[in-house]
Amino acid sequence: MRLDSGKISDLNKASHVYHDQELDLLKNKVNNLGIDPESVIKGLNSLQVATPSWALGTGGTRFGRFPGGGEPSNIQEKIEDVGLLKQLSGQTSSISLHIPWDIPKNAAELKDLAGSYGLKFDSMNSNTFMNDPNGENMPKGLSYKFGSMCNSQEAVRAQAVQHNLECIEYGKQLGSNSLTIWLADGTTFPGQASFTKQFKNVVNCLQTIYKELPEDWFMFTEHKPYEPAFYSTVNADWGSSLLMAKETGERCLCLVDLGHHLPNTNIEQVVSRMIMEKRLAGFHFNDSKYGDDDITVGCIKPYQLFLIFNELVEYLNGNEHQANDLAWMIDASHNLKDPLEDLLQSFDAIALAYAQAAIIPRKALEEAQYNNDIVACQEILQNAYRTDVRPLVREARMRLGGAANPVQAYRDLKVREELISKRGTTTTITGL
Ligand SMILES: [Mn+2]
Repeated sequence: MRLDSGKISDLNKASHVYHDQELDLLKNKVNNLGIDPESVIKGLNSLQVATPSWALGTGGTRFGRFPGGGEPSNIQEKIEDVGLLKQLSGQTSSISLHIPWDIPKNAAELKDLAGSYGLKFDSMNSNTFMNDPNGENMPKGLSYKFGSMCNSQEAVRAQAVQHNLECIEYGKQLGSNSLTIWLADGTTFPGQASFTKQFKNVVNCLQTIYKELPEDWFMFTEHKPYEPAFYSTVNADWGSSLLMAKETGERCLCLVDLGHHLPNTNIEQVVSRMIMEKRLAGFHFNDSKYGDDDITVGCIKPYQLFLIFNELVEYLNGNEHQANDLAWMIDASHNLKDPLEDLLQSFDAIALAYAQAAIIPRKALEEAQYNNDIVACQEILQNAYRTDVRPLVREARMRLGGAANPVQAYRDLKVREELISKRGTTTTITGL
């Protein structure tokens, strides 16, 4: 299914009759802050966020799952859905696969299909947090029940390494250039294993995988303080992640998943530290109230998201780095919303936070910081945060052929209804 671009532009004209005036007004405001609004639009359009294959279906909790119908049941349909998101938002142009949920049986064909939607393959995600449900890729007698790379049993560790090497092979065929390793490894009860041994086992495995990493590839570690291990995780926090990356190699970088921090962690400061150490891989965007709740980006803590982008914009402005040097991905999958609407809201929240951070007058802020004028510092930050930057975000999206209001366009064009009529009401996405 592909959307008629003429219909999207008709909807844009009908739904935003005052867009030009609103944009002019905002451009004047931004100009007065000493910032070129065109540079903000350019920045917005270079910020392409990958869609993970597992976010395209309704997620679930251990209490149940309530799929809404029309979900993709194979990789081809997942690619089709990301194609729809790209048409509506202009903000996503790649899909991130999870192995073994999305094993590409014919990589060349998939690459062509993705290309026909203007999509590429983002990072390959390995999965050693569960045994292969089909058992095809897991030798008999081995299990990740007590961890994968941290496991006391050498055969299990070797299997985890082997699985990651297979992910690299699939990724090479698809044109990906990074491997994301999220480990569920840890302990649930005190005394269950030695912290030191587990850590060393993991680093040894990472080093073995790293040796096989193609020269133009990156490897990403991702920390998480708890779940599914409830007493300790091997990669528990940004310090452990950084240590792991440093012991593994130069092209091993650290991902920051917004949901993977203990309550009240200053995530923007974590980002700053990672940037300082040149180890920031990028982001897994989501939002949470309590823990790893995987809910829509910006729905609970939009100010935190803005403060994170404040660090990022400083980084992106300050040197030769470009937005596409970082891996940007949504990592969320919850139980209630239409997953495509949820992703459209997430892209929008990311774009808004970027634009708000991009209109912070940096020199004025630095001057206020130098003078210890903390009142002025707050005024400057919050003036940017409280500016309605939606006209700039709309404009950026429309220049890429997207919808002024993607969620509304999705509803007006009856995308979900059409997907249900094609795929049925009972399809189930793989992996959830
Ligand atoms: Mn993640």
